[in-house]
Amino acid sequence: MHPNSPIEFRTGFVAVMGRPNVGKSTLINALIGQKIAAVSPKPQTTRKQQLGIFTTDTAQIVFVDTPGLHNPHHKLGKYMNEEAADALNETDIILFVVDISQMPPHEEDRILLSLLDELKQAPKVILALNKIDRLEAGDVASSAAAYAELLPEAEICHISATRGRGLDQLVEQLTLNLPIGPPHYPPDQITNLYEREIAADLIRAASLIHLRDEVPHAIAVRIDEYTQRTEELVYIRATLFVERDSQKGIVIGQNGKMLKRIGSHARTQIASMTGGNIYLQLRIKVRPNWRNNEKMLKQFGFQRWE
Ligand SMILES: Nc1nc2c(ncn2[C@@H]2O[C@H](COP(=O)(O)OP(=O)(O)OP(=O)(O)O)[C@@H](O)[C@H]2O)c(=O)[nH]1
Ligand SMILES: [Mg+2]
Repeated sequence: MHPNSPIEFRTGFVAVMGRPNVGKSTLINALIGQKIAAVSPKPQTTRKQQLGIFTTDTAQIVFVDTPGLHNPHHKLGKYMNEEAADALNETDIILFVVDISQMPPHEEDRILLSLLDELKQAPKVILALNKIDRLEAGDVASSAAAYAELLPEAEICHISATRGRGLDQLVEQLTLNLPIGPPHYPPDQITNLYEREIAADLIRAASLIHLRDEVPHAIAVRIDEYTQRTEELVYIRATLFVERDSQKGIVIGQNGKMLKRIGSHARTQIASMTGGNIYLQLRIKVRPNWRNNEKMLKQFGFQRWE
């Protein structure tokens, strides 16, 4: 480009994909610089697509966070995989995130490869080797080589989403591969979800953090009221749906202790998103086997456009 010519603005979509728990949502939060996506140490935290919109003076990168690709055990899991696969349509770049600290590559890392095989024309893929902070320097090369073998033609970047390592280079790498064009969203918009939807996800993430085994995965959260009572205070009432009475007991805990713990964790997270105080009231209901029930899945918003 001629040194005096104006820099051309680049815009495009980047589908952030990979198996559960590799750090896709953590990466998007780190890039946006704000916690817009729920994160937890357990797999299958993200259940729907969510945009993370990153705008600079010269580019707008629209990240599409997706549920982790996995082998589903119920209709919700199937929905989540379809929701993830859907991000492949009309994306400019696929950012394939893997956890380099896990060796060898996981069978679920390959699900994306078979989806790519099915595409007539695959978009450009960048392979992000995340969690490099967990590796000794001497182990990086051999682990990186094992992951590079998954997709030999992909460009590679080494990152740590939690430490912020390699992120500037990643943004540069992505920007260079985006088409020239005007931004799709206003520069101050960072996501497509309403605060109340993010709040529901943060409540669910808090339950994933505090509960064990299958119980938190059986939870759906419905926000019943989300009111800005004063400039400082948001009032939230939410219902946690579980699949069995026994799960209800576990979520409530002895003398209501567990529910209090989840509520207090979620309140802090929601408060850091809104920047004000939160009054949060939680209750629990049982909806037997809702993860396999089409009607209930629809009610909870897990419905795909046909
Ligand atoms: N050490 C380390 N941990 C990380 C890094 N990135 C993410 N994590 C942790 O990995 C766990 C999973 O992160 P998420 O962002 O929820 O993963 P995800 O890929 O979005 O998972 P799903 O939504 O379930 O598909 C969390 O405990 C994160 O703190 C990293 O760079 N280094
Ligand atoms: Mg996620």
